[in-house]
Amino acid sequence: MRPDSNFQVIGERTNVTGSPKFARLILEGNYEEALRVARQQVENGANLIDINMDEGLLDSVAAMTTYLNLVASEPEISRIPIMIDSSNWAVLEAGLQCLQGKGVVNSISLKDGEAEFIRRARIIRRHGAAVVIMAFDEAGQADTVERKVAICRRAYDILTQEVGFPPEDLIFDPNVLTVATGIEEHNDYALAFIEATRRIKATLPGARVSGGISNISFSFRGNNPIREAMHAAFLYHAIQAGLDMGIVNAGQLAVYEEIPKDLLERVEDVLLNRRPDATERLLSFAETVKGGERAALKEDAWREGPVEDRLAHALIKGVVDHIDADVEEARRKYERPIQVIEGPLMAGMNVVGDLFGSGKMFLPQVVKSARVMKKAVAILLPYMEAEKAASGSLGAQGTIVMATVKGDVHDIGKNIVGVVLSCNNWNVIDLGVMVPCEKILAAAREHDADLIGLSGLITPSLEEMAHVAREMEREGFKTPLLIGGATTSRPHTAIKIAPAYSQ
Ligand code: B12
Repeated sequence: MRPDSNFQVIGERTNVTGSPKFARLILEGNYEEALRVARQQVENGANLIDINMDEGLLDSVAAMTTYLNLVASEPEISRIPIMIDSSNWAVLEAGLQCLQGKGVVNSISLKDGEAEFIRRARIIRRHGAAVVIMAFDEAGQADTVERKVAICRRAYDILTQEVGFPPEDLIFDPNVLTVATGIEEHNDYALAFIEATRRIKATLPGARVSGGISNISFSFRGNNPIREAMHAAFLYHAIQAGLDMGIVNAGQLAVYEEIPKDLLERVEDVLLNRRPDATERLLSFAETVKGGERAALKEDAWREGPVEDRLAHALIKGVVDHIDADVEEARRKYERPIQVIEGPLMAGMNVVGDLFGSGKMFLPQVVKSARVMKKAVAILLPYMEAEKAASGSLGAQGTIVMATVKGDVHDIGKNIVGVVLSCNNWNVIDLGVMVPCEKILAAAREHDADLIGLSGLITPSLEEMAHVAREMEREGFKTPLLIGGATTSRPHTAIKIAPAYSQ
């Protein structure tokens, strides 16, 4: 995990206990389709995938082994870490033997006593995997803040002092338990998880906290609009308290900010145990949204606003369905196609950026937003080309080699700059993303570039850009260097990059 990662999404669909579809595929032996489920989780932005084969009718050891071996041969899936999930130690041990690279074992606990806990932990450590520790001990599952924190501390001390685990390989799961069950003692469950998370992060240095998020809303099984709102609101509060990762359906996260206010109030009344009749009120509200009818109504409501609002909504929610029509409408409304990008589309992406930055949107959602943005720009591209042709271009202004620097995957801004430049008669050589310095400089030489343009959006890219500048100096380049991207700034460029390159 990088320090700049706000929250890691653990895809939950490859779990026979949580996904009837996945269970059916595995029971039928249809591993081909079952792999597609994992691929979808990755495409939807999961940072890890949780794989669980705990099903009574299944030879779980064999199923875990077969599936993990197949996953290992799929680069699209195995590029992210695997979390092997089982309550059966034999399955975890079989899984450990198949893991490629660093994986995570989910989970061990003090349930069977300290000796067994240490034995299992040592085996996991020998395989170099990280481990999830459930807040469970010889007396059972912890449901109060005090017990959750006490068990996690005890496990932390044993694992770091006796087993030799580095704390950053320890992931505590303080048990997400179901709220709104109608049982009064359950009313504090969400708050207890959030508070335990806060204390674990404050007192067990280096350790991570995770949880199975959909447990919180089991009371509303069958009512997805309510469940999704509960997940988004619960995550929002838990992440504020320090939650590092969670098992969720990567493709189906609601955006906190987009939860209708009346629903959010009732959901938070339940989660934060703000009033005694909170469950009753959410239940009666749930009746009105049953079967997603209310969601369908709402879904249409956003179509009635002005085109700028519709584009923003499509970007925030990652909806591509109407993007062709809306971009076309905007294109007709604005004088030039580029103004649609610079105006409403950029405004929408800025909202996405703010929500992401403040922990109200998560990576899978931003991935979807990025797809919508790219689609919108692609629709406008032919019009910009036509505009250029109509202006009777007078030959190329020059050649620019552009790249997003090594270590950075953001390319929306670079692509837009490329489009604008090519519309202004520049010959643009776009090298793509994560481009190492040597490749940029080789391309600049090969194409006799008049300009080199570097894009970067994450903080480490600033240093990489300075590195490119130093290399240009060292190799005697004379080509002007352009720096751009959200984390760059005039002062940084002036102080850290410009002095490295004397041109
Ligand atoms: C979309 C997005 C993503 C998408 C990228 C998809 C894609 N294909 O590009 C995905 C989901 C993949 C992503 C991943 C990550 N992201 Co991100 N992402 C964003 C987001 C929300 C929007 C960026 C964007 O496209 N903006 C719209 C474009 C048009 O704007 P722009 O890039 O700034 O470009 C304009 C100008 O800067 C300029 N420009 C750009 N390049 C160039 C080049 C030249 C030469 C010139 C002249 C001008 C120029 O022109 C453009 C037009 O005006 C930003 C938030 C933000 N506020 O920027 C975070 C943000 C950049 N991401 C962030 C982070 C942390 C990440 C991750 C590390 C998250 C994670 N937990 O894994 C990963 C990074 C992975 C990696 N190694 O790169 C942070 C960076 C924080 C930091 N300081 O390091 C940001 C700022 C969000 C935040 N507030 O936390 N992200």
